[in-house]
Amino acid sequence: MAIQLIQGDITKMETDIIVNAANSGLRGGGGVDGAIHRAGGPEIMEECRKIGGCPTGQAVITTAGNLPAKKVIHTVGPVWNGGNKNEEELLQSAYLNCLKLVERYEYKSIAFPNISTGVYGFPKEKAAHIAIKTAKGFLKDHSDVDIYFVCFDDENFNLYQNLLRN
Ligand code: AR6
Repeated sequence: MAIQLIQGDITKMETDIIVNAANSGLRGGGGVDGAIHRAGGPEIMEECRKIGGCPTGQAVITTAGNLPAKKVIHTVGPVWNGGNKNEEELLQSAYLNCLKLVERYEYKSIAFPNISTGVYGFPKEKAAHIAIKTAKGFLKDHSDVDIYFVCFDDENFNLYQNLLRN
């Protein structure tokens, strides 16, 4: 199976796609979003402004500016609100809509950060289960695509390592 686990900074990834955990205004922010805009330069924000926004669970694609990746897909994960606000479905659809863009444009590699598990407060283990399940489902019909999970913090990295072992 073409799932790869990496610990580090997603802006360094040389995959076709890197995914940004954005907000619905595509306005930039802290965390991985801030890192991507800082490293990629102002062209990415110019395209985000033209697009204007992205609803939770959806995804849009822009240039990668100065980054080594070919394109950035910006997706908006849900804010964790206790678990009764459709958070799990919305996180799954964020992952899935990124993968649908990969399919549509025939990209061959994509790197995901741990969407929603920072400022948005989604429980990390639940989020990791959803991410891995969605990736495995996609790979059944797209065995030529490589999916990288790029974990920044030790907690997420250890969680993914354990879940991927089984
Ligand atoms: N590379 C990979 N992962 C990273 C990096 C990096 N350079 N930096 C942080 N992370 P967060 P969210 C991890 O808060 O929870 C922004 O302000 C981090 O350890 O970036 O979806 C947006 O504008 C965590 O595991 O995203 C939104 O307003 C993961 O990235 C809001 O935060 C996600 O944490 C989105 O919140």
